[in-house]
Amino acid sequence: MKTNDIMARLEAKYPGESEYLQAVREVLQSVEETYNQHPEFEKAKIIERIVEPDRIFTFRITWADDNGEVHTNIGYRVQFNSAIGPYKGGLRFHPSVTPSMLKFLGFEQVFKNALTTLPMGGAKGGSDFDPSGRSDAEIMRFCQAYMQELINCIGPDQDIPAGDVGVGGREIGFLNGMYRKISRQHGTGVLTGKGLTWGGSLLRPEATGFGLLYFVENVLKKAGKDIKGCRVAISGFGNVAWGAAIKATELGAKVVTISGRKGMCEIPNGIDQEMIDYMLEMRSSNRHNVEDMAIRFPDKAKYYAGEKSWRVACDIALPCAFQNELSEEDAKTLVANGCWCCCEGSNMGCQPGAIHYFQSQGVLFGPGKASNAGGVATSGLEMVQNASHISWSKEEVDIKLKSIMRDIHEQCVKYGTQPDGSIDYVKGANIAGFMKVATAMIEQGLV
Ligand code: 2IT
Repeated sequence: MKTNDIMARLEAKYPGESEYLQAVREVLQSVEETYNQHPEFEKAKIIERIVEPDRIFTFRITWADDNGEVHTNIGYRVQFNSAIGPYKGGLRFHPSVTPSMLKFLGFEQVFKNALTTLPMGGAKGGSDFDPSGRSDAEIMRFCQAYMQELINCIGPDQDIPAGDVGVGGREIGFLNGMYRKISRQHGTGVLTGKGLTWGGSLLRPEATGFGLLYFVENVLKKAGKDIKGCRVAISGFGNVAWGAAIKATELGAKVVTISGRKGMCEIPNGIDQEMIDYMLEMRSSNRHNVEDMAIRFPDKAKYYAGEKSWRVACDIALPCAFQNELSEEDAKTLVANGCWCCCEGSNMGCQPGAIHYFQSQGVLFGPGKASNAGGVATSGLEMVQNASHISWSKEEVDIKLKSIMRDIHEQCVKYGTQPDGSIDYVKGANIAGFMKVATAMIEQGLV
């Protein structure tokens, strides 16, 4: 297998699918050497098979806004690979959603889910619907219309969606309501991220951010460092950023930034509980404006329009917003200002140039498929609770999440330790995830 040959074929076949091609290239570069040591992989044409989704569903969604005006959006579900378990992965509602974006996210999800140690295949879905500025009633009608089509693609042993950007607990509630109405089944087990009174798991909302910080703790421990007293720059103010801010603060670090689509807030003395709670209000207001934090707490936060979190001096950078949000230029600014660790809370948050720069400077870098896997891992734990009709305490879930993140870190170390003793977490995560899925595909024959 030669990465460049395969990429040339994919580029010709899928021109313009830049996020998908970027994600595939990164994985192929990482696994090329290991792959070529396994003739059975080449014989079964694993690479050619693993880069293609099993199937993609596309559907029209028509709904009416509060003024009665009719809108049409496109909905998708990309079922990427089910070799190790039923399809599992989030739904993203964002105006920039395209098949390329969901193919990249589905592809990443395959390897991320493999790393969690739980039996889950990879999928992703969503719509180009823009929730910002919409009323709760409009969001409900959109979710209901979306589920009228999605229901044909999913099932508790088939495909179990959850949230992602633009889809949180409120949306999962509306989606589950319509699933229950049409199927005449409760739906426990067909979606994760559910409410606590109808089958949700304690700690699922916090899990991506908590898991990210548990991963950071493992990385730091291995490098002989401590998170206490570290300045942490976070981007985003959604679910992942919120969980990360809680746990970083609890561990004695100081969260000095959050950000939104249009600018960032600097918080020189570190975020506090009141501000963390306000992040939840910012999300539920449907305004999607991070400036609200500086308006609400003028003495504690300052808003910079058009700026990113990466201009502020910090020890640890945690991109928690969107793919490709951290460029090579940003990486250079961060390192010049003293940053020595970056772990992705978002999927593919760093551009390839940023990753290479970080690694060339000895910055400890954790790729999203390892460092943000705590979210989907806890979705897996929600599925276990649903299947056995029980619910675990917060402490029980937390212990399991911690142990999964430790395990993911160990897999990265196993496959990513370099001859000079340093750890390439990108390589480690990609090879560990790939080996598991490839082995499962071979053992199940040509399907
Ligand atoms: O990117 C992700 O891992 C998620 N959006 C969570 C997926 C899930 O099924 O919990």
